[in-house]
Amino acid sequence: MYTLYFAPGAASLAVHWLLLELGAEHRLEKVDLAAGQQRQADYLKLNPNGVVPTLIVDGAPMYECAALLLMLAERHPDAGFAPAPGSRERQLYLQWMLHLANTLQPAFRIWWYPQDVAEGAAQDIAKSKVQAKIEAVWDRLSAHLDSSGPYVCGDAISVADFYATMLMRWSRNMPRPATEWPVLAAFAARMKARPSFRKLYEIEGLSEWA
Ligand SMILES: N[C@@H](CCC(=O)N[C@@H](CS)C(=O)NCC(=O)O)C(=O)O
Repeated sequence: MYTLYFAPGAASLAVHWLLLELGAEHRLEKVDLAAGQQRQADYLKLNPNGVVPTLIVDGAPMYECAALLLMLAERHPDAGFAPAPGSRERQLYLQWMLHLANTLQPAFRIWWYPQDVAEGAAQDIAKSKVQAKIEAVWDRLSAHLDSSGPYVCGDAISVADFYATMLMRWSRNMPRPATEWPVLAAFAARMKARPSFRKLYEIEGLSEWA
């Protein structure tokens, strides 16, 4: 039994989606980000970074969305969401999981929270810089899926696809959403057609980018 501390649509979404896909028994604890619940002492004991997601695994809290996805894929090998070690697919899996986690997600963090890195008018400059970085990832991901898809690791779906879809969703109100890249739009449509996506939306109460 897992417990997921989440906020609708936030970096917890891919973890929640994966728990649903895996049919893994879990309990949800909603964190009210607007009210600052993530910075309260009892939550900081679970996640000292003051962010969601946090997942309680065998009684112990664990954080970082990408790490949680990798860990869940390992704990539920029958689902086949992580390519076999040593395979070419595994190389792609590691490359893209790390690229999404190290390059794309931090850029989004600055897009949503420019006050983390800049003040006043400099926040707009920071946002335009990371917008370019985000769009460059869409260029790369689109070219990769076009040549080596339909999924990030080729023929079989992996947790990298759930992660990429969550991040694409975050661009929906940006000047150039990921779905402006036709290959990415087709990929998103494929991922959103999964019954688990509808269930996820119902539970989290989401409607945008349905
Ligand atoms: N690197 C972290 C980032 C998580 C993160 O930035 N979460 C955001 C929501 S998408 C959050 O909790 N924001 C609240 C805040 O910063 O106060 C992860 O991947 O888990």
